[in-house]
Order: sequence, then structure tokens, then C-alpha cells
Amino acid sequence: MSLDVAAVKAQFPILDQQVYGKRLVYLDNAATTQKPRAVIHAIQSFYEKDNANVHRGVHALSERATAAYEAAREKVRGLLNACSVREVVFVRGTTEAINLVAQSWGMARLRAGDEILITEMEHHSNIVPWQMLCERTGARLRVLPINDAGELCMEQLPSLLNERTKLVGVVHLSNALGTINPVAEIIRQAHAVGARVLVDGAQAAAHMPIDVQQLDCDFYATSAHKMYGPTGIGVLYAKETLLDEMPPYQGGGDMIRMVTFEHTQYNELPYKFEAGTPNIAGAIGFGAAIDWLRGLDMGEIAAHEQNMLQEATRRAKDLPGLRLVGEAKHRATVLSFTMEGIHPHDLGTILDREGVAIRAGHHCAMPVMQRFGVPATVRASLAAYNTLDDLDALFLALEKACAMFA
Ligand code: 7TS
Repeated sequence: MSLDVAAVKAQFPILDQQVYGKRLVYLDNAATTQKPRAVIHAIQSFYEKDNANVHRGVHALSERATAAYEAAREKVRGLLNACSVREVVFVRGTTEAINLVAQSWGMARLRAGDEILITEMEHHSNIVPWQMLCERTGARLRVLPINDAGELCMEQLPSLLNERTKLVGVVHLSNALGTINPVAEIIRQAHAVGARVLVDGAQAAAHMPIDVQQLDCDFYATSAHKMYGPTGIGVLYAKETLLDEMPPYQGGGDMIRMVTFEHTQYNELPYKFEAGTPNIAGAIGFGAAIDWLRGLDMGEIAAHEQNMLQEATRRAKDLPGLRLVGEAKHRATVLSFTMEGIHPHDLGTILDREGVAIRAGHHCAMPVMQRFGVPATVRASLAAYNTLDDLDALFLALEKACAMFA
């Protein structure tokens, strides 16, 4: 069976509009995906029928809100195949998840002389928190380089891993290049020297099945808004043994069992890491997005997006002056490129006027831009609802831009 793309697309009300008198062609899915009616309705229904704070009220609404919030946690557990909901911490998104690990686990564990290994293709949110941690602890940040195709130089990994390596941070699917990294192999090698591994799954979860037990990663971070869910909610998965020994990230309500001025006893997992009123509606929307995704077939989504990406790549290579940035063998969703003689931002503006929404910039991955010697790229990124018509519109607009600048 193949994905019924028209039926999928029909579930996204926002896509049914025109901008500047042109059909909206949304190809900025790596920044954030659009939301299906099921997600919008779940959030609306919560506010219309069940809104209350969680984990504290004795009244009916609070019980319903708590049940819905905790049901969403179970859906996230299922999405990642975590062993237990105790390993599922709701956070604002990938960025907060990584900061939580750096501040809590990192501050407790790292000493001067220790090493953190990341890769040259990380998003700033998987670079800066580790730099901050290194500044505070005296640890050293090391970087696994990428090759001209935008793949990790895996042959260099063994020489960068040693007994001082305490953590490896690696992106599962690169937002700037589209590269799918061999994270299972990286985890295996990192564990062999006793290092923990954090996988940045911000982009991955919408495009491939995730199984944290099979990967054996120590931490996995992702954001709901990149997988058809709302903004402001995401998840940190961590092995229970790690969360158990980690100190809280923030103090406040909900994360405690008992407080006196002399001593505070922390709450059980995962609440120890969820101080304050959480994003209840967001979590419920996240749960609805997972239900929606699971109602489709992830294999069919991946196959559809792969066909589209291959077609887009073929057409891109036929366009004179176009340079692809990122041609990894294992790649998904992202077509990143520059056009000779046209600044990516100008190109972005021209495409916008044609109704085509892409992103132009450094994609919060400045080291990737430096590696390829470009200030920025144009990035078209695909989701389940994109069609060949969308590619037609993209390439028509690109040809128009070329003609304008010729
Ligand atoms: N890691 C990767 C690989 C990302 O692509 C992003 C967001 C993040 C982390 C941060 O996620 P957040 O939900 O906490 O913001 N990437 C992008 C992008 O490519 N365009 O806009 C945001």
C-alpha cells in the first residue's frame, strides 16, 4: 500500500489557502510541521471540556485533566518504545531536554579533563548547552567531522573516543543536511568506552520509527511541533537508572513529595523533573499527534517522502547553478542548496511571492555552513502531506528566480 497523500493533506486546514494569490506550498517542515484537525480538536476540546490543573485537584475536571495528561505520557512512551512512563519527562522541546541533561546530569558528572564529543552537523541546541557545561566544569568539547557528502567521518570516531569521553551528543536526522546518522553504531562504540549518549531526535520522530530500547541510547530528545503536534511541548527520554541518580533541573511545585525549610524530599519519576504547572494542553495535543501518526503507516510515510526527495534531488541536479549541500547516502526530508549568483535570502523572498514557503539561513547549524563554505542555504523540507504539485511549484519558482537574476 502507498500513502493516500490527498487524504492526508485534506486533514490540514491551514494548507487550504492562498498567499499572494498563489496556492500555499508549505516546504518548511523541518522548522515546524502543520497540525491536522485531530490535534487542533484535541486541544480545543480540552479547553472546552476538561481544563484544570493536574496532579492536585480533587474535582472531576482535575481528574480528567490528569488522566488525559498521563495518557499522553503513555502515548509518548509507546512512540519511543521506552520501558516505562517513569522514563518520559515532558519538557518544552528538544532544546530544553538537552539543557536539562547538560545542567542536571552534566553538572553532577563532569570534571575538568573530561570530554564531550559532538559532531560537526549538530544544531546549536546540541552545541551551546555543552559549551556552557564545559565552561563551568573545565571539560573539553571535541567534534567528529563530516565529509563532503555531509556524512559523519565514522572512521575517525574510534580515535575521538577514550576513557575521558563522558558523553556523546549526536543528531539522528540532520536539519541542515538531511543526513540520517548511524546512531546505533555510535552508541555501541561510545558505550564501549563507558560514555553516555544523547540522541537529538528533533527531526527524526516524524520520519522514521524510533526505538530507544533497540538503540540503547541513554537520552533521546524530541519536539512535538516537528511531528504534527503543538509547539511548547517535547520529551526527554532517559534511562530510569540515570534519571534516578540525576538531581532535579528546576525546583518548585509538583516536583516535590514533602517540603520543610530544613529539607525537601523530591517526587518520584518522572515528576522530579517537571516543576510547576506543565503544558497540559500541549501534552494532550502531542498525544493526539502520536495517535494521528500511528493511524498512518510510518513505512508508507517514509517511502512517500523518500520518493519525493529523490525526485526533488533529480530536478535540482538539472538546474544550472544549483549546488546541493548534503548528499548523504542515507538522507531524508531535507533538500538544502545554494544558487549561483542569488543570495539564499533573496531566493527565499522570491519563492515566498510564488506561494512557496521554504527556509533560507544557517538553520541554527552555523558550523555546517562553515564546513561547506556558504553563509546560508535554501532549505526545502518535506512532510507526509507534500505532493508532486508542490515540487512543481518549487522548481517553477526557482526557474523564475534564475531568469530574474540572469
Ligand atoms: N535539533 C535539531 C536537529 C533541530 O532541527 C532543532 C530545531 C532543534 C534541535 C531544536 O528544537 P526545538 O523544538 O527545541 O526548537 N530545528 C529548526 C530548524 O531546522 N528550523 O527551525 C527550527
